Amino acid sequence: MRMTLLRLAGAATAGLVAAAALTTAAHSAEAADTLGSAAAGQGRSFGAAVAANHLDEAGYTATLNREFTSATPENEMKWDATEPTRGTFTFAAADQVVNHARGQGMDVRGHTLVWHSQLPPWVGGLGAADLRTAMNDHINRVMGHYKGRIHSWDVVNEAFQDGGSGARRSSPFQDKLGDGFIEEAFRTARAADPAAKLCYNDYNTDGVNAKSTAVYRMVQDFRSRGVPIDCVGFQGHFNGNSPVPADFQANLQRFADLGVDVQITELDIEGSGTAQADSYARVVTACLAVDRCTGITVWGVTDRYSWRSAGTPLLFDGDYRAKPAYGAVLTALGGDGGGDPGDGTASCTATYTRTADWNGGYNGQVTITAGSEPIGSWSTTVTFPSPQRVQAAWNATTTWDGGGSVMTARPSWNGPLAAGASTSFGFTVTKNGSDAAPAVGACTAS
Ligand code: G2I
Repeated sequence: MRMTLLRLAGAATAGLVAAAALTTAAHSAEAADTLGSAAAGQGRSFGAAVAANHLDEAGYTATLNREFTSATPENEMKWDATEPTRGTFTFAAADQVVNHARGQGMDVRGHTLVWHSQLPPWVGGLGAADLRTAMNDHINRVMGHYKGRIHSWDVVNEAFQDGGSGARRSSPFQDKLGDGFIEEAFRTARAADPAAKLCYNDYNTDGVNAKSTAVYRMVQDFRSRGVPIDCVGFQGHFNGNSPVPADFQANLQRFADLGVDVQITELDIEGSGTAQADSYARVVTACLAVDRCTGITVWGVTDRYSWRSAGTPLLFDGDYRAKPAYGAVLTALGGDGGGDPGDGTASCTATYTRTADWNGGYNGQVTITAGSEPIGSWSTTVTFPSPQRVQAAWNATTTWDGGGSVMTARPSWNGPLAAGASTSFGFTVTKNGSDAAPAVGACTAS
């Protein structure tokens, strides 16, 4: 880890000064400096589950837009969200995600059409004939609404039981329509949007086991009989009790050998630090080793909003700082330098400019510039001469020391930077009689 110390005097000390423009927030990353661009270099997509209600949060959206090339609505396309009452369809929240994603040039994974969970109560109350009609209507209406805009659909989700039985899971569909509901859903889906890839998606199927083998047999049967299926989604929810299996790659490969694409669809790995980073790297490496593994989606943008946020399973922390797992994924994807924290190559500089000045106070700006390697995160200190006091700070997360004179600034949303790229943060200071410039300390990159 290299440190660079820059102490610059304030650009001006009197009068109202508009500083010369500094480079700010240069996020036009070069190839392979983000998850999305690095994955694209390998012919893969890198996606995230997206929740419509966070799209108005600047850090969330900046991270999503910068890093990801695919989006999966986390809950907005589920049956309870899209058809809460029979025949009444509500697409507003899902439209938000789809429009945002496509506006950014991202692919969209549709999730999900037929699932036993998040099913509105009316579905369970239907008799068999009615249920069949309702299922097909639901597929037709939802897929019809998004026709031509969805890269891959999870047509049927989690239809198999856990454990060693290899049996189908009990659900209104299974119980009333029998095994054939899955095939029927796929046939209806193919007609509804012939351009979309049609996937079966499940969890605890990541390694070779009884459940994944049951799915494998179904896919094999579908392929042999011409039932339309294009892809299998492996959710990839891992933790200490359910680690990345040793035969993960072999399992992906046996499905790929059936002539379907495989996708990692809901990846999250509980943990932290190097252990978490290593597990993430294993998943990426396994996917890259399988030609038909076409994309990886992580199940959320930030630990803060993860469905299991206590397990901090994602690539960005609650303040959108890139975690070690981020660097490990980027490196595994062949990214440029990988921003691997602590790998000895990350560096940054911090430069200070006074951007406004008035009798009682001033505004300052610190520009952080990454060195010759991309960085995952940065921090620096700013020491204010007594008795100056900082009234407000922006574009950084700040903590205080030295009796309130030393401010440590870390990224809020603007952690990862491409090589040579910059971001800046600012603050408003009350002079309390001192017009001296603050001292900017070492910029530390990781
Ligand atoms: O459970 C993790 C995932 C397993 N595979 C299928 C995925 O669709 C599933 O995602 C999760 C979402 O991440 C959660 O956000 O599915 C859960 C529901 O089964 C989602 O949780 C629900 C809560 O249960 C609701 O109370 C809440 O209203 O999220 C809803 C929206 O925030």
